Amino acid sequence: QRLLSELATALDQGQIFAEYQPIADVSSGQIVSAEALVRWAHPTRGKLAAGSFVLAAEGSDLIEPLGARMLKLACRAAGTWQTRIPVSVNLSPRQLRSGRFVPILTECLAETGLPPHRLILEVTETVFLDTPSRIIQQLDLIRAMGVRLVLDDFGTGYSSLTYLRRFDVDGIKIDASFVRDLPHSRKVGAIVRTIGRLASDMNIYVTAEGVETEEQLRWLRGNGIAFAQGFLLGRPADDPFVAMTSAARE
Ligand code: G
Ligand code: G
Ligand code: MN
Ligand code: NA
Repeated sequence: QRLLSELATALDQGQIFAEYQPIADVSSGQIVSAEALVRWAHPTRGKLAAGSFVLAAEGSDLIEPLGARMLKLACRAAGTWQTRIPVSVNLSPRQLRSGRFVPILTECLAETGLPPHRLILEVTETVFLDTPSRIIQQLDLIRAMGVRLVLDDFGTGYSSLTYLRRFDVDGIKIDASFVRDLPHSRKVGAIVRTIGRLASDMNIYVTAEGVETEEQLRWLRGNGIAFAQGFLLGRPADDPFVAMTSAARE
């Protein structure tokens, strides 16, 4: 409760900002997009990462203005990048509840001038849990605008394959909990390889999250996973191009 009232103040006072983590092509090492991650410049506790307040915001109405702010910040930032890569923004299921999101998105694109194809929205599988038809309608509208959708944290949900069957997405992000066990676990190797094949058969792209080691990157390269994100490639930073590590550029 205290956190939420502080967060409301933080939004008013401009203490909320975004960092951008690069996503790279595993073969070329080129940066292909960047994910916006919310941060809070807290007056006494310093810089807070998403983990310490997003869940609370998602349990309240604050996720709407917070999500709208992030969208605006990300679209504005992406418009200044010399390399015209897309920016991806996390979308909380609750942002789709009120029906206000599509107008907010439309206005944001108009105001920042960012072309829709340079925006990617990341939704988790939980987005499909409540009130499917209304939610799906909005997601379809969003895609019809030319904004891309990717399924975040893929594989951790309740029925990942059902979601893939029922909803059109442009990509999936394999959850970091799988990547963590690569390349040592044969079981996880089989799962990740199969997700990669599935995606390629469906003509959608795959990003592996949480890539921390060279051997993980090599494994992904050898097993048909197109894109990678993680500390090895770059940490979240104000500028995703500066954040790219030399490992990724080689
Ligand atoms: O940046 P950090 O490691 O703290 O992120 C933790 C989690 O918070 C991640 O799962 C990420 O998807 C989520 N997250 C980060 N930024 C945002 C945001 O702007 N909106 C929402 N809804 N979730 C976010
Ligand atoms: O779930 P989502 O992908 O939206 O959130 C990404 C979060 O994971 C960010 O908060 C980011 O700081 C964190 N993260 C990104 N790359 C790595 C990594 O390689 N290792 C670990 N442990 N965390 C990471
Ligand atoms: Mn994400
Ligand atoms: Na994720």
